[in-house]
Amino acid sequence: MQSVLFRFALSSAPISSEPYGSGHINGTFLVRCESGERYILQRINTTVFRDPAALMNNIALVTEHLRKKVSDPRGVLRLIPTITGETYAVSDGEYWRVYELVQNSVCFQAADSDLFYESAVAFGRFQNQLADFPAEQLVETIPHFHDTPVRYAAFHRAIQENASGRRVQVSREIDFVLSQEPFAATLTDLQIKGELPLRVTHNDTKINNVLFDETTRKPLCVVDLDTVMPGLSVNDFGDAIRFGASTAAEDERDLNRVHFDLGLYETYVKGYLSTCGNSLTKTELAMLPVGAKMMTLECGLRFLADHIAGDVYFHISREDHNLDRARTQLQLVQEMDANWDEMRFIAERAASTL
Ligand code: ADP
Ligand code: GN1
Ligand code: MG
Repeated sequence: MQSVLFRFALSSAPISSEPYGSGHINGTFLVRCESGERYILQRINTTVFRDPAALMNNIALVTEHLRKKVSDPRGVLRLIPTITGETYAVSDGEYWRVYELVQNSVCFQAADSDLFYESAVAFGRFQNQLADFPAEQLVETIPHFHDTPVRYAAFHRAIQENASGRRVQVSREIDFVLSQEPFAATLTDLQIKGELPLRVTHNDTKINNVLFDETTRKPLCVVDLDTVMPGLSVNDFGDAIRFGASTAAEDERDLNRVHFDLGLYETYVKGYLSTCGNSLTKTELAMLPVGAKMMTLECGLRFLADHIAGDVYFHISREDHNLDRARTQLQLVQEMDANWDEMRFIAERAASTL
């Protein structure tokens, strides 16, 4: 058991701690205490998050704000402070935090249409509850995280350096990514012109970052708050579509199984707008399809750049894993292009009912 646990103000002495969940970034542990209480202990990944103190300050500010807006205490994560009142503890150079375990909750790795809708409700609510939070108070925990032109610049560097020597084998994928470059600045340009507002965004809007009530299967709260930072609402929407409106897994090898599902896209649009539609501006509503394509393209080029760089960022568990991931994303982009008018129509129709 991690001795750092004794530094936190737990209700009684911790008696066990075991790995928990299937997240890829942090180390997560379920902790049991003498009097029966359970907690979630997490070791922050400081390779990915370079300023853990600022990150914890973000989380403290955001969870305090959310707490004022929820009636069920399970509607927001609760940090357990250390005995000396800090939000985290440092031990042997590692940064640790503890959350209360959200009671009677369940987490899903994949979703059917109903759960996908409910995850949209949850992320829309999160957006809505934070619409009055001053986004500039938050630190960018990963600078330029969804700045797609900056991602393109990194992509160009990866091609030039060709650290893995794989460039020649993926020229078709590279050409496709380059052909999409004129689209890359669509959202950042609107933001610079002041036409898209800076919001508090989550930046990892996958189904496994929502906890559901185990009986009602209704969403309780959003977890994984490390990437909560200033950003664009349509990117949060888009990241969820990229992952959840595909008919196959992100790393599916058989591209015949990978399709962009317009029905799932519409499901998510409806769920998302049911909880945050009224707090989004006209331009944000109009840019929802652009957010979907942008996040899919950006993720595809990040995977491809990492494949060419020799798999230095995304953890891989097989040969060409990042290439497989890149291919699914780029195929989804192509299918979004082919369905562009329908995507816009669906978003406009849903927005017109608000
Ligand atoms: P990662 O960044 O590695 O994805 P997460 O913060 O998403 O880490 O945590 C991993 C998993 O742990 C989540 O998907 C969820 O199942 C579970 N989890 C995290 N925090 C809590 C909590 N407070 N109560 C219950 N389960 C939690
Ligand atoms: C990373 O590991 P995970 O799933 O939490 C990445 C996301 C990508 C995702 C693609 C901090 O998130 O941006 O969309 O992989 N997170 C970071 O699977 O880079
Ligand atoms: Mg997670």
